[in-house]
Amino acid sequence: MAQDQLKDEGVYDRDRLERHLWQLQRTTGLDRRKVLRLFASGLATGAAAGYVPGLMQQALAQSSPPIVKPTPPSLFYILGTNREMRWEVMRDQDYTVPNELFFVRNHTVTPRLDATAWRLQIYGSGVRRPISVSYADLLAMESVTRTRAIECAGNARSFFGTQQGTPGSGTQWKLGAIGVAEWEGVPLWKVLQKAGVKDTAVDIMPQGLDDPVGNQGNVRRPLPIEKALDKDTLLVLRMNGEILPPDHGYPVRLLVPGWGGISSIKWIGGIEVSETPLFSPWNTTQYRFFGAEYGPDFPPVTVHKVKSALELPFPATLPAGRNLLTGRSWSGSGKKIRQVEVSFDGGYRWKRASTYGPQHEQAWRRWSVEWDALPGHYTVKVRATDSDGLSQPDSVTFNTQGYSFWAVVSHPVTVNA
Ligand SMILES: Nc1nc2c(c(=O)[nH]1)N[C@H]1C(S)=C(S)[C@@H](COP(=O)(O)O)O[C@H]1N2
Ligand SMILES: [Mo]
Repeated sequence: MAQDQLKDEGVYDRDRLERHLWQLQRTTGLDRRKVLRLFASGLATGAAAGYVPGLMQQALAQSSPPIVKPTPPSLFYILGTNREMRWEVMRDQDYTVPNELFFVRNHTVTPRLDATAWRLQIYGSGVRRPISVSYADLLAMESVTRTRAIECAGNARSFFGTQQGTPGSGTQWKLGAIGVAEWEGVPLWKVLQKAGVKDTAVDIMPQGLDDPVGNQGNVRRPLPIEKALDKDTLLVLRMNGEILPPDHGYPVRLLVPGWGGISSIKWIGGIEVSETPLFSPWNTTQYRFFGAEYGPDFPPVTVHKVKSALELPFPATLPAGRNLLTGRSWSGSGKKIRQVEVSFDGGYRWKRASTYGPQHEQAWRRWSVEWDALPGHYTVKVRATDSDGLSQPDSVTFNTQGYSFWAVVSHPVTVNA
């Protein structure tokens, strides 16, 4: 009986298993019996890497659009293989971004993977014994939940061009390449420990199972061992209470809080642990600050600075009279937000916004501010200060790839009579 086999594999929390199977049914469209059989057969055969049970394969191969979930232009900006969240949709939402509304950043296309055949290989000079971890292995381990942001390092890149006159190369995001979710998973350090991670390890290289990017190979981005062993760095299995959706890394992704989104590798399949520094295109020719004003070693993109967004269309139109503007501010380095100010006159006078609701670390803080508006054209500006005292500046130093635009954004607003 499949459930007994699952138990033998160490999955003994019945409720959690039930919930999981039910959601697998919804994800795959298969009936319960088939899901159970496939799930169990994959586990029972200890499926070798690459082995995909036939039925599941059929179910998953039916169609492979670049992005699986619906992303209508009313909810997202369509930017090539990526989808940017429209900030106005957050006005009616709670603290977290629902999975349906979460931005998608894909280097290629969302792969359809089968959790029963999935393996995470951990290997390299930095571990005493290479191990192969299954989905059931992770399910059987104690999980934790963390409410954290994932934000693309290129978020707000378009403002290098529109506000500073020097466009950076890459996807021209406004402020919607960020989302906050409740991530549930197993701390990475616990899994690395099983492989006997050495004191002499310096870097890890997590790799994605999505298609290779041109001739650069699979998406992979080195991470210093200290950040890899941070208690909040997780191997994520669930997002906002649901099984991780295909577009966000199913079956397993990394969560690296506070760092550029590239570090949070989706569809993770391997982790090299090394006693010598590791390199890939994602920490050499990309995700570094290139530009005349940076030193000769062009620092790598790591921790996010402080940013803010209004929950309004870009540009926005409002009625004259009293408006309650809402928005959110966040910081990777300062972790929390201390203060938010808003200016309606181009940055001459600033009014304190009222913050409200929860403040998770390395996620965002919600705020609102009243504006008694006369008809006309405005640029509304928001400036946040984080718990380290770091405030959003009026402009930031240019880098050719347009990372980390954290200056105050001028939000165009027309107030109608
Ligand atoms: N395997 C893999 N992991 C990946 C990516 C990718 O294309 N492939 N994109 C990265 C980038 S650049 C970002 S910003 C985040 C986006 O996560 P999301 O699509 O779940 O919002 O995933 C990161 N992890
Ligand atoms: Mo990104």
